[in-house]
Amino acid sequence: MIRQVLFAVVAAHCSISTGIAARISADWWSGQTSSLNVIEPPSMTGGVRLADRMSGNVEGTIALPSDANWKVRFSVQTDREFEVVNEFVRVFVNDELVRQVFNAPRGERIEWEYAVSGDRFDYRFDFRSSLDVLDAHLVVLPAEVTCADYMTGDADGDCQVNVDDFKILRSHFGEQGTRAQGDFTEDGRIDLKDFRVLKEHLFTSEVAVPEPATWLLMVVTLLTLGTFRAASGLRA
Ligand SMILES: [Ca+2]
Ligand SMILES: [Ca+2]
Repeated sequence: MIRQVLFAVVAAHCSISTGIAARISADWWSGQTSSLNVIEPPSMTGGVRLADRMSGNVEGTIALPSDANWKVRFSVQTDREFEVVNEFVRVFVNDELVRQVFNAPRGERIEWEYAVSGDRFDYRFDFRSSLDVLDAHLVVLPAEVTCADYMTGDADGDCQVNVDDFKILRSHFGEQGTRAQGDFTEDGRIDLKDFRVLKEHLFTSEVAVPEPATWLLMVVTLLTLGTFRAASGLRA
């Protein structure tokens, strides 16, 4: 009975929930502080490429939610197929050259991971082309940034255990899933045991202040969980 009440509370709030936090996207175009002869290509939001010029660059900063160790997954791809390799981009992170990528006729995507530490990182992309006419271009696509060190309860990989992870767990409550859906006990199912784990690790990193309605719902849900645990004999 108490389990049904808890699920009803969770399900009711799911219906008025306003979205789930996503993994951090490094949007190069929005994060720029300066650029020369570089554009954001249509239909590739957040990506950057050389305009129809022989050289150009863009640099900027990506702010991260906490001071931690991070993995930045870069993706570079040519925007269409062509015959002659004529362009390359040098990728710098915190003033260090981390990769030089040439465009390729088949247009395959080149991906790699790079480790950064702290609550932000600087980037710079230097583009060079042997042609200044319209041709295929390299696009540095938005990168995915995730926490390098797993924190128990961190479903969305932002190096924090907070209300956003609670929202993810809540939205998948009663389902099969993985850690990214809230299965912190790694038994393949999102249930009350995962609520318990989340509660134990909540706000063990930097505290983010939740919106009042969500905070109230968390308290109600966790209190209900405590009542259920007492009634059912579950131990912390
Ligand atoms: Ca998190
Ligand atoms: Ca579980």
